[in-house]
Amino acid sequence: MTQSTPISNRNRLHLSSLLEQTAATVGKLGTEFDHYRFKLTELNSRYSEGRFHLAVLGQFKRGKSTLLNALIGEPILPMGVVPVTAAPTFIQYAELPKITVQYQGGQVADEFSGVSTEERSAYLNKFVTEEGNPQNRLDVAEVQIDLPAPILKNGVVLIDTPRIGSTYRHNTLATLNFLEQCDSAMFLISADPPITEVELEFLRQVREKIPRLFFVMNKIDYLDESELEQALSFYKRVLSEQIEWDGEIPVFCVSARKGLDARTDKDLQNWTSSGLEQLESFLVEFLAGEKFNALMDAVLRRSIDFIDAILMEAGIALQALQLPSNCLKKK
Ligand SMILES: Nc1nc2c(ncn2[C@@H]2O[C@H](COP(=O)(O)OP(=O)(O)O)[C@@H](O)[C@H]2O)c(=O)[nH]1
Ligand SMILES: [Mg+2]
Repeated sequence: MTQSTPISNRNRLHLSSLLEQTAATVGKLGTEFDHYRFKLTELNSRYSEGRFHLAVLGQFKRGKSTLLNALIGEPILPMGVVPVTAAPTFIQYAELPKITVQYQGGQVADEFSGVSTEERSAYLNKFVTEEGNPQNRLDVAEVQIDLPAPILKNGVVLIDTPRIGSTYRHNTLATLNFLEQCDSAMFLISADPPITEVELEFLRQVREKIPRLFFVMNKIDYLDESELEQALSFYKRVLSEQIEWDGEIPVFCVSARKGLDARTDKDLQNWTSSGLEQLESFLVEFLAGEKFNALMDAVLRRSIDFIDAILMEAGIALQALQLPSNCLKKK
């Protein structure tokens, strides 16, 4: 990832006001365009508040929740469980911990603060695991976790993505809608087994949708040094064959489980040897130096996609209006 020129405040405000005007214009096109107006308004408020969406993507059981727990420093996300839906969990900074569960169809959300990590984790389990909420009977759409974790302080929102990327058919509306909300992602694979065709297919889709991407190979504790070297060079070769990438492909090798244990035990040596110290430093540096540029890039990219789609739909609607009425009847 290269360092880009900083954006001036004036440009930032300009983009925000352009998005506002665009949303207002789209609002005049009719109610069938309301979902675009809504998406543009949401994008603008996220941009204005500097909330940067960084998702952890990968198949089921690759260690996504374990890695996030290690990075935020408390085991709040359920690990090693069957996830219930494609409902993402957004983890963001706040002085006081709180969990907010949002239901499908905009029903009133449920909130819980709890006094300990155990209590909060138990509460979360009731909504995001197959055991607690079989077949998503509760109709959970998404969950938000507020935590005073240092890594979240500069406005990054970390996203756990149960089920997304775990089915063969990734091209579902839920996945596409979700990927649209990500400004950056860590793509997680496991050192054992090596990357699969299903993961590669998902990665191609992710690569198309998400501008800033980097790679994490987890569970390196399964391998000795020479096996790790082999696995890493195999992975890098596959990546360079399968996706377009300029220059060196950034791959972090970690043991999320060891990292989480080290974090809990405050064991700095194991935190370093788990590979998580390096990953954390990279994230902190990336967020401090590049967050605003990366956010602006992503917002521009999304808005252009939305505007393209709006123009196409509006064009079709206009053509239909221009057809002589008898021709329309025939059609
Ligand atoms: N050996 C080993 N196991 C891990 C590691 N990270 C996660 N796991 C285990 O892999 C399983 C799946 O982890 P989880 O975080 O729930 O994966 P997710 O489905 O991708 O969120 C759990 O049993 C974890 O304990 C690791 O670094 N090493
Ligand atoms: Mg998980």
